[in-house]
Amino acid sequence: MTIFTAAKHNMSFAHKEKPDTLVLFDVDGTLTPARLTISEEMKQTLQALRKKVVIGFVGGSDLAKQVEQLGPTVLQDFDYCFSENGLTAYKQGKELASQSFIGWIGEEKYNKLIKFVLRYLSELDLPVRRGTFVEFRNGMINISPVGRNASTQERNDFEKFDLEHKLREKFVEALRKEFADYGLTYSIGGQISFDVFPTGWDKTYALQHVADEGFKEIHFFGDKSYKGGNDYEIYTDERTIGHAVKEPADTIRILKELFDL
Ligand code: M1P
Repeated sequence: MTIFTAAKHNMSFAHKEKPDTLVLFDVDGTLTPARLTISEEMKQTLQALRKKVVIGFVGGSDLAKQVEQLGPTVLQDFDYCFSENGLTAYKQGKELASQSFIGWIGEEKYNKLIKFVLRYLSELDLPVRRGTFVEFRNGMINISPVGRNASTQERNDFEKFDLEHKLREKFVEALRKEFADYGLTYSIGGQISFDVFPTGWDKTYALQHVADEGFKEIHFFGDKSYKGGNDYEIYTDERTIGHAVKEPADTIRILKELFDL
């Protein structure tokens, strides 16, 4: 760490008890129940924690979804906000530079990929279809056979249907085979969809934003820390101290123990 980065770091978070400790959280299942909003108890725990250490979230979804789940003041409530695995990133409310999926893949390859996806989607046997089957995001695309406009009930129904018919697993297999040379990773992190992004742009992508910030300890809390889950790479990364949780209550318990809240 250079003197310059140390000074930058100290200036940013010098008011905290431990300015060189960063605690990062997954959102769904870790800070909030899956797809629901943050509880008052979690908010208070995070406020107490933030006085001591630097805090941030690393979500797979886009910022709009995190605003719904964590509240409209999310950019002020966390020191770092990493949406789409850090492809959209904010430090102290200010946006940081990032790359885009389309810039990386290019229009020609993207077109081939989407033509295949749309063909495949049209041939699936499904009891219910809604709208927005491909969501184009900054750092990834999200593909949903039932569509992102599905209601909560329709989401739950699709999840059950998919458990039985393995639609998403088969779809991912077909994409892996067809686009073997594309360097893409497929991640089934939620209920109705899967994410597609360049290999390496998993949640560890967010760590490059804090690489020169002089942190001595980076903790990560996530509920999908098992192999194949979308927290696995950052949870097992040697730059982080991983904490596997099953639900937000676990997160609160571990935070209270670790940081004496
Ligand atoms: O955060 C986990 C996933 O949440 C959503 O998944 P779904 O809509 O399928 O429940 C999506 O935002 C997805 O991108 C994200 O990985």
